[in-house]
Amino acid sequence: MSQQPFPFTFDVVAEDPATHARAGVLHTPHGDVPTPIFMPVGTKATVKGLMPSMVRDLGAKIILANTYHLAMRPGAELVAQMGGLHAWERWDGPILTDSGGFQVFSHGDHVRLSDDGVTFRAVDYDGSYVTWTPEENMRIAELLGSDICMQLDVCPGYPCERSYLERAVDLSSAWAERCWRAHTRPDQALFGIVQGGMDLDLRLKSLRRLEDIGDFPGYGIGGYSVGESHDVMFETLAPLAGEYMPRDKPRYLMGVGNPTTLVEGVGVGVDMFDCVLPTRTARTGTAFSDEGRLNLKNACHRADPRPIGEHCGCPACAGGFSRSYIHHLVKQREMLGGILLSLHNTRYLLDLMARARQAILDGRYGAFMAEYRDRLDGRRD
Ligand code: PRF
Ligand code: ZN
Repeated sequence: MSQQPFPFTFDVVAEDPATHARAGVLHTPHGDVPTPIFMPVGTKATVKGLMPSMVRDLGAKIILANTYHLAMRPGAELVAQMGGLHAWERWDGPILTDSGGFQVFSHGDHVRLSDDGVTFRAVDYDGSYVTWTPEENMRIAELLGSDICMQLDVCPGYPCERSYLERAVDLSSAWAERCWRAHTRPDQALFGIVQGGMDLDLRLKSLRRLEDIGDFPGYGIGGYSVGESHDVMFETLAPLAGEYMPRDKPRYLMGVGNPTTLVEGVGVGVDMFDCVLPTRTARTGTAFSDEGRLNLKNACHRADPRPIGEHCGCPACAGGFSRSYIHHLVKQREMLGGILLSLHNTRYLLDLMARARQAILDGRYGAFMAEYRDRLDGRRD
């Protein structure tokens, strides 16, 4: 019996009068996602160090997993056999799987591109050669059973030669079409990905080709945060998202997670973000705060009784754990240090996007953005 396709609609519920920020709701089979949203990353089907119930209690509405890593270990067939990603990892909310395009291209010298697909040496696993076609990538995504899957794409670094950038756009467009044709799961949305580096014309060409292929329910914006400066990124991201991408589809800026870029990204019209940054920086002893990053290894925290964030509602801060105690845990490499900081950092970004959404609903996003910019006062975020 054929299943009715799930309507992956996106409702824009408010638009800020002074910026391109908007608040929306994305409907998925495992629940509604309010936007703008930060999506915690669970690359290997776990947000590192955190139980799914903790991730949910932090306020996360959707999480990521990675097709490349799960295809390598334990294999998509096994995940399907165990009931699919949601049942297996015990997360009953929406899941987005990235295609692995980005992970593949981080293999540097070990990547061979052809029109048909990409071959790479899985140096981070057993060193075997793996070939992926768009069709195979869709087969894996369907076996995993995420709510949203991403097309297979080519993500160039920065700086990048013009000829390679053009090839990346051509291949990404061709693969988008093949993913579109190969994708069959009616309860899973396939998003296209806009590439084109720091060249607006190429970005617009990439976007137009996606729009010609079909009615994608959403668009990834790939190929940013690959080594360029903040200003270089926004030179093309701002017009792309704010003026050219369709209004009625979610715009997902892939792999970007530092707080300032999130706030500025929302201002130019981005709806969704993901990044390993909150949990990765946590494991190095670093916490996000409105005053910039705090390095808990620093001796100045040794006898500081305050929580990391005075107004933070995360289990670390609201639970009464002091900077002094977390300093001790981090210095002694105790697991709980990384866990408490992962809770705090993830909560910080979820909360930041909830604050942004409220500011949009109140029609004061411009002021929110200005305040957030000022608070850092030159410190790193
Ligand atoms: N493509 C895919 N995943 C990604 C990226 C991309 O360009 C990026 C770039 N920042 C992060 N994750 N498929
Ligand atoms: Zn906290």
